[in-house]
Amino acid sequence: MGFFDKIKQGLKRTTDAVSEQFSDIMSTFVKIDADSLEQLEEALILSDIGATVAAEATEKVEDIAKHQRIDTPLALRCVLKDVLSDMMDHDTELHLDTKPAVILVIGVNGVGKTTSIGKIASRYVAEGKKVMLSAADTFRAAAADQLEIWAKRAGADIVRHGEGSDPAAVVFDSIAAAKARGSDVIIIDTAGRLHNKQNLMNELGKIDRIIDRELPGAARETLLVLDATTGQNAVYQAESFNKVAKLTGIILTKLDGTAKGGIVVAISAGLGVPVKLVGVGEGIDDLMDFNRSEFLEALLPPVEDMES
Ligand SMILES: Nc1nc2c(ncn2[C@@H]2O[C@H](COP(=O)(O)OP(=O)(O)OP(=O)(O)O)[C@@H](O)[C@H]2O)c(=O)[nH]1
Ligand SMILES: [Mg+2]
Repeated sequence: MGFFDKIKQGLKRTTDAVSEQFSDIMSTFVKIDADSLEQLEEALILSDIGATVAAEATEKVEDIAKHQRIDTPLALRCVLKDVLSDMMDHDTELHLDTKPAVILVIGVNGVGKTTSIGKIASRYVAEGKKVMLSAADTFRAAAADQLEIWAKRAGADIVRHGEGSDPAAVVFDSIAAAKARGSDVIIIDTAGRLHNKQNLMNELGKIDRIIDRELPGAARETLLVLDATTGQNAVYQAESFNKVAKLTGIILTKLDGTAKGGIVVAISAGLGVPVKLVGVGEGIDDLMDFNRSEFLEALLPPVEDMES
């Protein structure tokens, strides 16, 4: 299954909800005017795209209408897709050009950090890369066990210490092991943390400094994992983490289990941090590179419903 089919399936609940929000405007639309713009903005807000992004997108549609005829639902859909796509225009590649490169995975409890790491590891191993997992979530003994299960499944190496040990020390040892074994990428799992718990945020700073010292110049991705089912709360988490960590991207998980998939737009357009990967299930293959065009194609009401 390609990205489009999978994302379409994963987004089923979201698209049903979004289609419902758009059904009025799409069934009655004939021209851009105050009423239709208001309807459009409301549909966007109700689709979890966020008030700010909804207002900005509506304004852009209005501007475009000044020099381009938008007089069918299909034309409106097309313009809206272009507008949202422009607003989400970020580099969504993972940049891992050094050997080893480092992916640091952070986020609050239970969002899908460890699962996503397992999926990423599996993908790189399938590409022939040597992957080193670093069990820097030392908060619970079960955390390292869970990561070890994923390491086995994916065919990756793992470095772990005992419960309660220093996460930075685990990272230090993983880097040494990765150098010794010639790993291509080190993926660091961390304990779930709230951005307002200062000691846990300091711990991330310490991990950062170890990487800087032991692997100066290494390609780094700091990925924040967000749970799409939490809707607008995910946007707040992204804002808070972005203030304290140098985020390079977002992994948005559990898109398959939510009607709130519109928050992808709120995050990518509103925050300036690209969504790079999306989780669409619990299986090892249920992680996809984010493709904004295909995502929007799946998100917006289907074209088939408009041509009649
Ligand atoms: N449906 C669905 N479930 C997911 C997805 N990603 C993760 N999960 C599930 O979410 C739950 C939590 O996942 P974990 O990977 O343990 O989350 P975590 O962030 O590592 O949690 P902590 O280490 O406790 O902070 C598990 O039951 C996963 O199977 C996804 O994309 N879709
Ligand atoms: Mg975990």
